[in-house]
Amino acid sequence: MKRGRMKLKNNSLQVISDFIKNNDNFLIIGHIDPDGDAVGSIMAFKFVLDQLNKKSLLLLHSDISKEYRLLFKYLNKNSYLIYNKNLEIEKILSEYKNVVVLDTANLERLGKWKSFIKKFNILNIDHHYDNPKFGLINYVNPDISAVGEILYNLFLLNNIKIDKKIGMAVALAVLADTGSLKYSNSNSDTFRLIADLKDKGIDIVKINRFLESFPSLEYLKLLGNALANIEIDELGKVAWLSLTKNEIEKSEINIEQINNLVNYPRDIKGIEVGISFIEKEKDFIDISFRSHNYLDVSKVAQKFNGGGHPRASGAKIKGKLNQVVLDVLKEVKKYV
Ligand SMILES: [Mn+2]
Repeated sequence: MKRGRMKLKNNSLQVISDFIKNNDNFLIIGHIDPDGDAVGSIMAFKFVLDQLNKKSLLLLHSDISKEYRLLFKYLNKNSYLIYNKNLEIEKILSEYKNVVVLDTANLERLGKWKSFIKKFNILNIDHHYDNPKFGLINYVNPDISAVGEILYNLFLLNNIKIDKKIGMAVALAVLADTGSLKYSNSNSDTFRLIADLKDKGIDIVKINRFLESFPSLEYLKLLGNALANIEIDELGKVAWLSLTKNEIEKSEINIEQINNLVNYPRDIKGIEVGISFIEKEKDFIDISFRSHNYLDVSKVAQKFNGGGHPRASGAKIKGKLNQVVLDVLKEVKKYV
């Protein structure tokens, strides 16, 4: 095992290890609209707590079991709780004292769960540089590609046996956040992590295929619709696409399945910034930003009360789609 740990703050990982050792019940949650890192991280943590015989419960924002069936088949029904206003949540959660919050830049990103979570002992593990360290214990390291990579280091430090499901969950998290090791956020440690998992028999090809495949034919047709309307700015640096609520409704696909459309405009040769504008609710636009080399899209997102990383960020804006597109492009062009 030759994984470099030079950049890690081992003290903090040690504090986290002690916190886990000294407690025996944990809620586990990731951010709303979960991506592969959020899902892989919460699942990996759950599997590890199971291995340590600690009581734990996953808190989910919605039913993501279909999209992430790769891992959900390893869970039984009572190991997770999907948010529902009719549930007696306070009562269910009263058996717990601690909550592990993963890949979550701020408490707002916990959606409806936020108000329940605030009063617990929070263990905050994240890699968003603007995370305000809202936990009782915090490990925030923006130099690490994915929360899944932080967790892997934590698991190795504690001699956790990396079995198939833990390995798959970590790989899902890291491959999702690094674009299967293609993005600039992965370093040689990230490559070694994936190599380690490959050596342990984890089917990396299968996970990549899972991340890259389309959910359905209808999805691909909707994508075709969005691609037909991509635009590029006069300098050839910014490319964007948009989808209206109407177009999404006509396609009959589940709105929660729409993600990563922003990668398509970004991947045009010569483009620095890709943007997607998705009208998820009427006059409520979900915006994603991705950049390649120099443009800090987290700063653009912050202008619109969003956030994220320098190369990947997002915001939600209320307004008419056309006007929102104009406003955002105006801001982006200040940085090009
Ligand atoms: Mn992440």
